[in-house]
Amino acid sequence: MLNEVMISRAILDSYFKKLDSCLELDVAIVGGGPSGLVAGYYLAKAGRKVALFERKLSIGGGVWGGGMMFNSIVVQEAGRQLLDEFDLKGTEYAPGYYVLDAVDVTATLIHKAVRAGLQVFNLIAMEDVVIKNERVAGLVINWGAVDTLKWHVDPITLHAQYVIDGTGHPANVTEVLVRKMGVRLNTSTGGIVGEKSMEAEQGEMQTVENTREVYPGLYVSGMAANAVYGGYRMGPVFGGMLLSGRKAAEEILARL
Ligand code: 48H
Repeated sequence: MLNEVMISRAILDSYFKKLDSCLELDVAIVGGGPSGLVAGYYLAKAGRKVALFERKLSIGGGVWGGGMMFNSIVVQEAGRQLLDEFDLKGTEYAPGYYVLDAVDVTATLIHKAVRAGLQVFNLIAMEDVVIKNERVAGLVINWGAVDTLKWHVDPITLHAQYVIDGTGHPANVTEVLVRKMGVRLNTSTGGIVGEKSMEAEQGEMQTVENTREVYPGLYVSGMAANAVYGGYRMGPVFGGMLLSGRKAAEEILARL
């Protein structure tokens, strides 16, 4: 006979153990888009204690929707190594343009990252950061629903040696740091520069170039990197997002 309370206990026990084990991390990733997932995959594969926090129910960010809800994406030649790493099969539509099923890509990135050891917390939002000695030292988190509804519920806190802002266009972690702490970033303006209009070739290169430590303890990846440093947008081509996630992971691994 199935005992309903046993089912509840199994869920609560395992969830709280997982959450408790993630209160002190090597790396906390905010945002479950492609750059965050790829960063999480490489960090976990290297044996680091890493967790990803995503405000929404679903992980995958902007990949699911392809281009304008036509759920295919393109990865260019530069991103092909990453397709091989994740065993993703694209069709070469034209020389150097690989077209892939957005659902397959999203599911595969999630699967490989989780199996590598990435702890994923969906439905949890970053609402603030922890600052210690003028360095980002962790996250202040709350339920995604509480964050969205703007209810007055105090958050909880976790520590991390490094945080990755993988929140896409809004560069949410970096924005909080600038707005609340008045910090000067290592950007041309000292603050968030803001992304530029569409130029796919440059946007893709800039996403990778702009992936770096923006403030002690805080890295930016993916679209957030271009938002912070003023790079172009690139539309539904994803090689840069994948390469950016790998670069963020490699740079952090070299310093941990
Ligand atoms: C928790 C949060 C919070 C928060 C936001 O946008 P994403 O897919 O991220 P990237 O940068 O890896 O990929 C960008 C790509 O999807 C894209 O938008 C492209 C290529 N655009 C080009 C163009 O021209 O438009 O995912 C970010 C994730 C989302 O799932 C958010 O819900 C989540 O971050 N997020 N999670 N706490 N405070 N803010």
